[in-house]
Amino acid sequence: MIREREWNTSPLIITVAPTGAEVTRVDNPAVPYTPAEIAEETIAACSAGASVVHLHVREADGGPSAKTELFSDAIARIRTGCGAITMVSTGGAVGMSIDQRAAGLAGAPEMAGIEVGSLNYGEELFATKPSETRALARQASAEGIALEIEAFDVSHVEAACRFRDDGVLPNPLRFNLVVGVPGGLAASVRNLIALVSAVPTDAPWTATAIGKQQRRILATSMLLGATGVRVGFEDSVYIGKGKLARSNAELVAQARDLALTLGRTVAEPQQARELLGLETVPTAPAPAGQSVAYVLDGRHPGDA
Ligand code: KMH
Ligand code: ZN
Repeated sequence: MIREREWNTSPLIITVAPTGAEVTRVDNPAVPYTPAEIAEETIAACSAGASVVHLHVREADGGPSAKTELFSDAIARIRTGCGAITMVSTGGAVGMSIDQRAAGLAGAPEMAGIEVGSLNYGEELFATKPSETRALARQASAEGIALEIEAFDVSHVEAACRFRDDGVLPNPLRFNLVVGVPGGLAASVRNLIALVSAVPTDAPWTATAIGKQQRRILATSMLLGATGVRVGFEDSVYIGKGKLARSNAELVAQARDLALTLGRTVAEPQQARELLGLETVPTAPAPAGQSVAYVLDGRHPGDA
């Protein structure tokens, strides 16, 4: 939801999506493939201001992979080098089965992305049935993994709210609002506002934009009160018009500089955990008579 009366003064969470499933070294020779390369890129991105990493893994030839051991390896390496929140994709790549898409859930991440609907993805159908969302959500919950909803359409934001009301998705809902996928919503301010307007007031939201409007959409999101923005080779291999980025860290540094220019600060990983409601265990006992529900649903005492 857009907070009309105040700027968001919280630190901005920058998520890095270092490799994705579609771009290759033909697009940009710096795209990381191996767990060691993915971890190295993530750790450098973390030094540049990222506090969350959205992970896909690759086969040695760069093709998208569904191997749990590659997720585990990347996550273990990332944890030795930085405090970033590790989030696995369960979107995987177009054409993967739902079991393949679930591979990262067994890799001990802190978070997972989850799809709650379908869309065309270029020339392909990127399909997620309600039964598949339920199965992924059940599995994530059994592993104690927090979720981020990957919303490519207003109908996905609405579906997530219905899943929450039905007890399929836990509170707090956290959204990644994605524009610019060919087949999804175009990367326009109008579409961004339509998505943000559908997000419940208390839900954190991140913006992801694909294509040449990326920076304008991310800047608009920062001003609209986004909890976070996402950058990385998964979303763009360019640092500017026709200019390839040398690394994910360079893309993160650009987002960080934009945030600072617009008057936002940038979250450290621990601040990001708090903003995303990831700390579900109270650090001190609740005062007598006060429910700890605020901790479980990500709100804080005093919130309206
Ligand atoms: N590779 C896309 C088909 C996600 O990570 O959840 C799906 C995707 C979204 O990247
Ligand atoms: Zn992804």
